[in-house]
Amino acid sequence: MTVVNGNFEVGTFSNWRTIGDTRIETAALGTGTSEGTFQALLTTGASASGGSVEQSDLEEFLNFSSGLLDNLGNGDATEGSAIKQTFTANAGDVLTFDWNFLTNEATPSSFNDFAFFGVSPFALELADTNSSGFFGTSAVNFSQETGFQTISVGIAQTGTYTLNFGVVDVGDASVDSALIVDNIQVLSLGSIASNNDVLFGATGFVGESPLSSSAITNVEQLTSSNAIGTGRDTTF
Ligand SMILES: [Ca+2]
Ligand SMILES: [Ca+2]
Ligand SMILES: [Ca+2]
Repeated sequence: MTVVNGNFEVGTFSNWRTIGDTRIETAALGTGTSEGTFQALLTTGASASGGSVEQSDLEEFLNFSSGLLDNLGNGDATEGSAIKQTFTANAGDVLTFDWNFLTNEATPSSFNDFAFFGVSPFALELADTNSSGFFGTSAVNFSQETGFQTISVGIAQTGTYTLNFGVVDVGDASVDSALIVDNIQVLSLGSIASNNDVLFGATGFVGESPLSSSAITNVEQLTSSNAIGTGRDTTF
């Protein structure tokens, strides 16, 4: 099954599982939307929708190994929120989605809150307070945003995967951050296009997205030399 309700236009988290403070928002949030009327907002705070949960609960929900969120290189993850959905994909499919990271932390800050996505059991950072391109936001309850970005992930192996998105506080549990996600699609292209940002293979990915500006980068970009069928698709 492909990703269902990946654009949240149902107006609910139908087909998704959630933990923490997760809400469906409209343009009334103040950021605009990247697709349609509705988008998902995950925060490291609390609202009427729920409160952030501690790191260990997040990692259990996401089927991450204990401590994985600390190992993404930003320090001690403390609490946050996440959503997930299981889907099947064929080799050559491309996962794409839009995202926007919002924060009240200084940019940069040693309290380096970050947003991530994962294909369990692997995770990849999307942005943190050290990322470039922040600007003042009119989003309710937040001070800065990265603006909407789009990432595409080439899937090298046919399989059933759990896709997840999350955002965490680092260093302490205060001064909150958030992640907007929308327009999540799995495109059946038959062969991975050459312009993907990330390749997901048997050994997965861990580290930071090429769109993130911090020093730790363990991810190879997909190029013609490591595209599927050249023997490199499962070895990076
Ligand atoms: Ca939408
Ligand atoms: Ca918090
Ligand atoms: Ca924080």
